[in-house]
Amino acid sequence: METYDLITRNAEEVVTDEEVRELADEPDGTRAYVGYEPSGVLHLGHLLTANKLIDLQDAGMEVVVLLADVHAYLNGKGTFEEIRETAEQMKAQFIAYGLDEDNTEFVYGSEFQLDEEYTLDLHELELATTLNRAQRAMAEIQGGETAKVSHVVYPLMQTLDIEYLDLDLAVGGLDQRKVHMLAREELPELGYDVRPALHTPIIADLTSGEGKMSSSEGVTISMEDSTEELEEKVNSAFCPPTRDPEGDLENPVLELFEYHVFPRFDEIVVERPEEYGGDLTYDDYETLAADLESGDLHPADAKGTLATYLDELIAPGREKLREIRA
Ligand code: IYR
Repeated sequence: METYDLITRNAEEVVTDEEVRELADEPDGTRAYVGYEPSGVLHLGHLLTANKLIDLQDAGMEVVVLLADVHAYLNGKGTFEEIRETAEQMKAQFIAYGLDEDNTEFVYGSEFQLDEEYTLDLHELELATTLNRAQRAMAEIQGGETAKVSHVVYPLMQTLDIEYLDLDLAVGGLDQRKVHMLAREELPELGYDVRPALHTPIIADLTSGEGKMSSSEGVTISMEDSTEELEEKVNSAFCPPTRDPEGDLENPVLELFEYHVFPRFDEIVVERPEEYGGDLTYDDYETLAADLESGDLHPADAKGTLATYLDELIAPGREKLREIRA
């Protein structure tokens, strides 16, 4: 696959395409990052951006994972001590999942975000940004009436992270888009360069096919799920025989094949008894989706196969969690 295609595959958007093409021309030595508010157990939302980081490593980029402990603190996720403990577990799960340990820099936010220079830049950004602008940037991450002062500081710090971690590309789910747009506007105010951003899609809820799948809303799959729990969740997933259900709905089973399974496996085998036509082998998502639509692949077989491959992906992280907790 061409470097540009590998960098951008399965991305919902890149800002801007021209800037990302430039990176793709000479990826060696360029640095890309995702920041995560630490949480003890990874779920599919984390793994979707992790898949992109693996693509970027394969494309020759250096990858930085920001364990955003200060951000989690600002977002009310607990004491620093609690947050750091979950951050260590998170790191172990990412490595078990397949991030290259020797080629991934894990950085705690608190390692640099409390330095004097960073703090002074932060205050300069606070002065340059209206409350309204910062709040709008945060709407997808922490909205509503309960917004605290910390929630408007949060996106300004995320903006500075891009400069202070010396990055060439900011990666995140589509929910990070407004913060990255703010960063593109504000970094030049401080005399820093604008950096491109790449956003992964938000996957639909497993059971309904609508909205956003995350640990807080709806059903997701996590590193904690046993094989049986995982099978149960996948078997009760919404899976109409089309990739484009009516209205705003998505087909979450197909989405999981597209964004989680095909990027990590060269070949997918659907095991079927001879009397039902025998095994089916797929090396790309499109063919599998077309077979589901035509009826050549039954939703029940698709689900069984999906559960098997997802289980293989989360098994090492599940084992790691067991060790940590033992
Ligand atoms: N806002 C992210 C966490 C985060 C991301 C980046 I990229 C940072 O530089 C800092 C924090 C979230 O919603 O999880």
